[in-house]
Amino acid sequence: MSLLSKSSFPFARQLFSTILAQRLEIINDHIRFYSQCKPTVDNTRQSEFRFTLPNGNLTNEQRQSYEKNGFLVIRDLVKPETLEIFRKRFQDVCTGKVKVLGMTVMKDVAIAKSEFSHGEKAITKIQDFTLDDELFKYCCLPEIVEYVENFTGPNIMAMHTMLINKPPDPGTQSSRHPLHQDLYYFPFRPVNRIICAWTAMEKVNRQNGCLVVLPGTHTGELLPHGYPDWKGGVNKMYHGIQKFNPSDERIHLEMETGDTVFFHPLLVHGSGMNRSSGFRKAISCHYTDSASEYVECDNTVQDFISKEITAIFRKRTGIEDAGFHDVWKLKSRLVKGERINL
Ligand SMILES: O=C(O)CCC(=O)C(=O)O
Repeated sequence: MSLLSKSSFPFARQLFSTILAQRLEIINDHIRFYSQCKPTVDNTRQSEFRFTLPNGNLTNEQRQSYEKNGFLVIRDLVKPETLEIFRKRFQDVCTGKVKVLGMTVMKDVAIAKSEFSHGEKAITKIQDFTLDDELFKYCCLPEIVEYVENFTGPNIMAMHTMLINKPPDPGTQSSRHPLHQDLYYFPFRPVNRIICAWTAMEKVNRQNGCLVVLPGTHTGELLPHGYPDWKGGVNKMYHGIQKFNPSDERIHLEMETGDTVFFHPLLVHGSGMNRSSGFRKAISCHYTDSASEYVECDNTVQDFISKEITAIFRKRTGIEDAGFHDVWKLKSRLVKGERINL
């Protein structure tokens, strides 16, 4: 038996259509609610990953760790045999067997005139080796580039290169590298598309002056830098942050041969004195997205360093009207993808 009599049928129909209308309204509300919420959910995801790209090579934990700390250490990334190629090439540069166009060879302020002043022992750092096909192999190592893409995107330029040969400290403490932010030296942006890969060429620890980093400082501003007031002297262009909080957490990155740290250009870092009797070697490259743009540094916190570097470049090349951007245009080199700008 039906519960509805004939007389109640129109009422039932009306009730049914009212319920249906209410249901439809609820469904509509849900659709409206979810379509309003969706961008919010996506934005949250994006802001969670401000400093890395979803290129799939990093795990979520690795991305979260870099986002929080501004650096990521990958153990055992480069094989010792590969690093031997660069060690050998460095020796050839030091002995003068190989001359590389555009390369800067630096001597420690204190050892230039000392017992170490010959060959490999006199040289603390070579910079700008992008035009040397042998050393440039470091910038192109697939195991490194695979990580770099997570920060730069697919079009990758090598901008700045170094092989650092930190000498045993001659008692002046000049083997220290003051705390600084690498962005201070760079006239290109956006900042979050720049990444440094720094590979230990041998065991590095507190004894021989490993890197020291201040985690989380990559979320801050570019700070004023200048030459530190050190009694034993400071190496050319080793500017440091003038004011920082001495109670900020510091992490000493002790690493084995081949371990590689990727770090953000605003991360405050430096390295300690080399108290060992050996030379501590590391090789590094700063990469950026080739779609980045050059920016003006005059009258900014980068004013002093940009003028100092430009003056050195003009003197070396004889190009009297060269600007700061020209320094970078000359030494940068495409690693992968397309050269869009720069
Ligand atoms: O390897 C080091 O000692 C520090 C290198 C460094 O931070 C730099 O040259 O900017």
